[in-house]
Amino acid sequence: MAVAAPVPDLADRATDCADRLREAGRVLLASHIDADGITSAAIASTALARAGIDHEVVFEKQLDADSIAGIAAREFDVVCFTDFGSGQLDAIADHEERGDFVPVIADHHQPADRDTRYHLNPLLEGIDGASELSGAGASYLLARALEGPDGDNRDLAALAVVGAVGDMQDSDGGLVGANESIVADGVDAGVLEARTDLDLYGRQTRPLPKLLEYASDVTIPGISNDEVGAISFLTDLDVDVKRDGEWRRWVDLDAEERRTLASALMRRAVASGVPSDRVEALVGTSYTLVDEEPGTELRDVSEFSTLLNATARYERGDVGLAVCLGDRGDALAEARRLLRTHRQNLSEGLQWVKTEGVTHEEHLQWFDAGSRIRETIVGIVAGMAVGSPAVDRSKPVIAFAEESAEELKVSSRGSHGLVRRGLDLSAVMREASRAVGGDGGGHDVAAGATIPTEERDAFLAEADRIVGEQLS
Ligand SMILES: [Mn+2]
Repeated sequence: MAVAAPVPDLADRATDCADRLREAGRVLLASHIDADGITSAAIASTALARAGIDHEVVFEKQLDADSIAGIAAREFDVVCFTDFGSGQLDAIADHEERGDFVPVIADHHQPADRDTRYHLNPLLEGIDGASELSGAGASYLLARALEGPDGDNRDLAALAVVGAVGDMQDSDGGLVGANESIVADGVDAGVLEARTDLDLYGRQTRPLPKLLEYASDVTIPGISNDEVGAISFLTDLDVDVKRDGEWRRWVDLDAEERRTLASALMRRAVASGVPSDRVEALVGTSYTLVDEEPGTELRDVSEFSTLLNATARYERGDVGLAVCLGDRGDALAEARRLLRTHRQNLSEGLQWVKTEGVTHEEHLQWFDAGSRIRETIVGIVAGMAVGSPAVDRSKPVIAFAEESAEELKVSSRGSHGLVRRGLDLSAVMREASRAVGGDGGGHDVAAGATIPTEERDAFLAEADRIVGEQLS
């Protein structure tokens, strides 16, 4: 029996969407405000501009009935939604029926019950939208379908990879599935390089001791979260870790020096009792944007996506978009300033948690930051707390922050060790929030929810019970 390859079907959908966009006089491009959404917008906007299609870009933090009505009020004939739209098709289809606009959707999230004609989503073709294609990847397929006779859009694969990594689709050490074909396009087009490398954040910009000290994915006793330990590990190596009195960065090392450092780090991890799957996680595929200047955050895909997320968290999607579109002047300076502010806020947030401490329940620990920590970063602070001596590593952390007058944002973080023992925070967040009239979900090691403010204690009791069951 012949089985049709899934990607050609996606390409057909992309062609359909592209044809409709070409017919439109003007297009409103609406995108989600995060790294994946910003790169989605940059890819679609570039492709529309190259195809000579007049358009404007708008970002939304959340696509709901109100924001969709706001979009309809802009009176564009065609609205292209990227990195969201599928999940909101119930509301979008109402507007479509009323003739408010024709939606064209490039998304990778779970579609709602209703469908629409111009709908590009990997889940509709049996491709996993969580790990094989991101919003930026869907937008990239759309961009390829928009290509004219004057040149192809394969250079946009670089941004598609930034988006996929921004959505953590490389969490198993590299990109897979449809994402891998996009990587291949970027390599062919000469804009991207993929290689096996030490998988720590900050290879381009962090001085070596900070690279090791701040590495949070894999915890190595005596090095992670340990400035003195990281420095003594480095100075014991047979590698010149300083040049002219300054710490070198990973990007400054040659291949031999990198091998020496990486293998010493892995030996140290093994000797410190780090489980073998975590030791393996120290190595992964790194993606480099070869046209960007070495030693800048734009050169490394994961640092680039962090920079974009910083603009998004402070509602400056316009700044992130300008950087993606090539602005290396004011927009890049502003993005870097936002990233510095962001790191400052994280460190103040973590300090606040350390000072105030956490409250222990039987199976979990929690803190309520109120308005002291922005709801957009409280999850990251909770994750940093998990790796710090401020909390008990044998229990997950649940963090609350004010989302609005009526709602609390809940973020939860666990450890890989707890996940191995059965912890699934995605289920905890979903079930406990639904039990109190909220909603949530995510990943086993990190998940979130939104709940009515007055339900905090009821939510905690339910979450504590579920975690207890999972870990028993
Ligand atoms: Mn996304």
